[in-house]
Amino acid sequence: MFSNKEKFKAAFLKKLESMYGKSFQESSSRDHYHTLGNMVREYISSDWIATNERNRAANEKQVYYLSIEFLLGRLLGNNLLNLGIQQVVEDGLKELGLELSAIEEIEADAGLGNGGLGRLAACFLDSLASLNLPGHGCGIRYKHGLFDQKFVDGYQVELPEQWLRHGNVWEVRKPDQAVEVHFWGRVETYLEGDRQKFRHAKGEAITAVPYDMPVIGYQTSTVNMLRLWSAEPAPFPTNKDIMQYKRDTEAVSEFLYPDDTHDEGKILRLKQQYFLVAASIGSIVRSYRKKNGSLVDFHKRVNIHINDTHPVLAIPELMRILLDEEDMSWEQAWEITSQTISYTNHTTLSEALEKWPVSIFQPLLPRIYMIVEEINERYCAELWKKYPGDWHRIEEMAILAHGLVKMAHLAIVGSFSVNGVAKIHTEILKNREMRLFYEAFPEKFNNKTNGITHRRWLLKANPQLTQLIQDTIGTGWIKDPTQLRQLDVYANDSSFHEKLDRVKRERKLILGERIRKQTGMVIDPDSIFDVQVKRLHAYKRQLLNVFHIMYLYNRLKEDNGFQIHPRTFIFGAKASPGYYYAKRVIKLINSLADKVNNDPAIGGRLKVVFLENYRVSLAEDIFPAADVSEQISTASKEASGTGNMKFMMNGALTIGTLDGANIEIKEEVGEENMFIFGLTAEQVLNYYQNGGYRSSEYYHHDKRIQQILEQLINGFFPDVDDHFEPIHDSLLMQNDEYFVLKDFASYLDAQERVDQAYRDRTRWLTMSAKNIAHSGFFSSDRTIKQYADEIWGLEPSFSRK
Ligand code: T68
Repeated sequence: MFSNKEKFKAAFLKKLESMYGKSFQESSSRDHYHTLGNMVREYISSDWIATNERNRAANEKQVYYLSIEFLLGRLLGNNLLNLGIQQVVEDGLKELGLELSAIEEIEADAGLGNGGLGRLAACFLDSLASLNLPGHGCGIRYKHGLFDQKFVDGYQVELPEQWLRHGNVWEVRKPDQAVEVHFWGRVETYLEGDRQKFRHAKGEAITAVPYDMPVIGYQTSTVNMLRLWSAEPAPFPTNKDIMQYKRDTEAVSEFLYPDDTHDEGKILRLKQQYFLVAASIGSIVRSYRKKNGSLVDFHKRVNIHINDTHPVLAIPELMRILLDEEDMSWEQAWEITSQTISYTNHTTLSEALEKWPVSIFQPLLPRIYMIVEEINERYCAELWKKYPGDWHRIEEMAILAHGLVKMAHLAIVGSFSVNGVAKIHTEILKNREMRLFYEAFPEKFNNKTNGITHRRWLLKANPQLTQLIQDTIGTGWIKDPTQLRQLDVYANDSSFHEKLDRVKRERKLILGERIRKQTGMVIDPDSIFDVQVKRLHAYKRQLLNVFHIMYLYNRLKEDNGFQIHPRTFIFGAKASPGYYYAKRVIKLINSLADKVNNDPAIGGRLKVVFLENYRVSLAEDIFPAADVSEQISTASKEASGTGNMKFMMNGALTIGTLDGANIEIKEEVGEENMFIFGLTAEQVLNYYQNGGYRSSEYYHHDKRIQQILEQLINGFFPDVDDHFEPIHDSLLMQNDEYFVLKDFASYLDAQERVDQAYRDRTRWLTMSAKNIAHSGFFSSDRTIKQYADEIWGLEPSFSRK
């Protein structure tokens, strides 16, 4: 049905009729979207079945990537691209008077994630399938993904997200493969022969129903699986009020927690975590048993990867199954479990490290808690042998201490591999945050620098740049992105510059048009598009960016001779609803935008645009249009970053600190092709350890800082009363935890270099070309190959294409 446009048109019209009983004339864009989606699903169904059967039949290892978040975004465009049928569909639709891009716009983003961690999981699924690796996702089918953000008078307002309102064409509900998950109740002991046994009794059951989504590889017949679990009432008696039971049950997969750092300690969150784990492992084990009978070789054929600690209960859950259902000895069960599980850490922020009070954990998961206690006891006994008498160290390293279950400790102890997500992050884990564990188990630790799928973030998001690259160096880079290096030869080529300039300008016009439609603002495509898009967080320092803009504004107002190339500052950021400080920064950016954009004295030389509701589909229009990529976190705080890679691949130049993967971007492209500033991670960590930073000194010695901080509280921003006072106070009274004032001067200096570089078109375009040419390393294909080779021991399966 997709072999040529005539066949496609006929099939499309027929499908439309049979699905909706409407004529083409009567049909809506939504009908078109659903029709096309269903056609694609049908088209891949034989490959999907074949991949599943191959996986079932073969003896190859399978990887299950357990993640509490998958930030997929839209799927139609990406699926068409990966299937190689985009052009046929686009041409066919055109002849019917339809625009493919308009139909794609109908699809709601699957926003089942907060930020980088969830988006990384989505990029990994794309790479696994594209590399023909048998790797599958397991997650939760939240009824509401991350909240929708609106601005009312410049303040963030959150609305429930509704991605399922019109159904989801990509999922298949599989009620026959449901799994029961048990909470509460108690543990009963009984004897079987002379074996003491345990069972979880009198609990509350919830049914986990899987919704399977196909993950389609690029130009391959591999179609992997993303299995998302939905919570439903179980058909068992309950002593609760039936309506209450239904509500409590469904609440488990109702909302995604919108906090990307703070561990809130809410019981529903722990329920979600165990729900994900018990359902996923339940179904993995069931299909494994069907094929292999016993689980004695489970670890040789199955790898369970946990994305951060949120699914760490996979460890005691697998132990429970091996002990209670398979009757294995503790030693054998532990050997299998710890050889099955691998773990990725995504942060060193202490407020993000999960610690559950025993008082919450134990009643909710009594059998799991017993197993965690036993793991802890045996592990501490081992530590005692290794470090006799060193009780202080053992207390530090224990899984259970002071009434808390430390999830990261459990993850390290119960897995065979622990990885960070960028070189510097892994080093900080080894030498600081997890130093004691690294000393005890050095062989477990390794680095896997993050990556992004170049298919979504270059081919799909930026067809104009893709075409230019193809015209210049052919298509080999699509399967092997390191071949982008061939562009190096053209980095100084004036005819290439001209084309690159044209592509960037076209993308700036496209974004400009979107901004005009959304906000009514007209922006200048010849201005520098300076972009910071990411979650709003103090450590990411959107505030530093704001202060730079305030500085420019003040200078332009005061100094007639001050010259800059016009700039448009573009922001996108959601703040966690309970993160009041971050919400003040959102209001500050919007207040600044009002001020700057409406001041005739500025004459359009500065514009500030804060786009509402930053999400994957919006990001796909932002990255291609960016000139400058703001990666300005306090060094040591951003584990890796992945937006930084998307900007680079689309030819934006980075202004950034030596943090996360920025360091590796520098290694790839060279310091001369970016704008580095600020404290190093080592300096920051030394300040934290030894003190010695006094923010007030920077205030007193720098007039620019004084003026800006005063403006936060002196009525410069009208109608906000003392709303920005806490920001002011965090910098002066609370000694500026994130070194905004300390890095201010060096940031301004780097920004001046940006301005200078941009005025020299040839220089800028050379730098931009170099960034594209050296971005291949950051394809998630490279990352996933490393996971497959170095952690999972995974081989590509045979592909028919
Ligand atoms: C991010 N973490 C890191 N966490 O901040 C970023 N956390 O540096 C890194 O590039 C990315 O992970 C991928 O490795 C997150 O995005 C969360 O979203 C999160 C969500 C819930 C709880 C804790």
